[in-house]
Amino acid sequence: MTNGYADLAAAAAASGSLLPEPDREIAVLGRVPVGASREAAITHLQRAAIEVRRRSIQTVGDVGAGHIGGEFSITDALVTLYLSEMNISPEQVEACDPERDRLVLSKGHAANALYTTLVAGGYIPAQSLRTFLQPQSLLNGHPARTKIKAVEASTGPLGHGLPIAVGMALAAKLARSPRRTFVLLGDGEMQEGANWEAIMCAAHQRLSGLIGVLDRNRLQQGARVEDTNGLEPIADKLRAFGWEVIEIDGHDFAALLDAFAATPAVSGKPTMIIAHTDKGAPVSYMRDNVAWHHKVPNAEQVALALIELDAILAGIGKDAK
Ligand SMILES: Cc1ncc(C[n+]2csc(CCOP(=O)(O)OP(=O)(O)O)c2C)c(N)n1
Ligand SMILES: [Mg+2]
Repeated sequence: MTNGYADLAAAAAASGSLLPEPDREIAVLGRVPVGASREAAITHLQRAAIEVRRRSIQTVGDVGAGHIGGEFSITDALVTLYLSEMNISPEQVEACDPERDRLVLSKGHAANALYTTLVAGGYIPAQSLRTFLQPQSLLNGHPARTKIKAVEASTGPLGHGLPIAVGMALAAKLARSPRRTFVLLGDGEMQEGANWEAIMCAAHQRLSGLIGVLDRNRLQQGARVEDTNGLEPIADKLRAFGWEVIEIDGHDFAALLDAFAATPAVSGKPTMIIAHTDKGAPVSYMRDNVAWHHKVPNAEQVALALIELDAILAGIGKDAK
């Protein structure tokens, strides 16, 4: 792997700034195997998503910073994209293959979920997670494209990812490329005006290769979205702006797979997948709780979350034939 992770880890270790070892290293499951049955694919994704959450919460607990609630709500979508749906591989990223699919994490505060998913997909080494937010780390609190090849856009200021993704999708269209551009948006983030300019532009340009995933977890920082500046009726608004809209349970892998398979839309329109999620899911004390925006779990809370996640992990695939 390039990007100097080994050097970074060595320097961090020498300076004593490495985060502690996790309770056990994340299982790097990689992509869903080619030819896997749908049932096997779903089982693979379910496992990977729990592995990512196990590791993410330990990183946040160890470093004492992060946005665990909003990371957990998008983990299932991120894992489905990187391990199944996107036409992308570590080799393509390494070679800067122009035909690779792109993902822009517009809600950049969920960077840790992205990094951990990139580990699960083999894009960056697991040891890099121990440098998260440390001095000189490549893993900033918000993703930086200048530091990690697999990061397609630097994000963090809300409302910028979708406009960037519109540009990427337009470039693909002009190049007559079938590559798709995915963009992950927060629902509070949809209050940003720049998004609505981008939404108009994408429909005008008929960017069917642009696929938004709206993390409809109903919570923003410190408040419910509908109490702050309501979005509803968001699906109708997006349709009125010329987009295809698919509404799904964003924690249901079958629904995620079906929604992504329906893109690019044959109508020639961009697609917004409204993924109904819960902030903090599936951890009981965190789920749909406005406190867990950037609150940091203490050691006991991390341990409790790991118990719940391990119980889910143990049950995955039990019904499979
Ligand atoms: C332009 C801008 N304003 C404010 C912030 C600070 N901020 C970071 S996350 C967040 C809440 C975003 O809510 P939402 O989009 O629903 O994401 P979620 O918290 O659900 O992950 C805010 C206000 C920011 N990053 N950018
Ligand atoms: Mg939200």
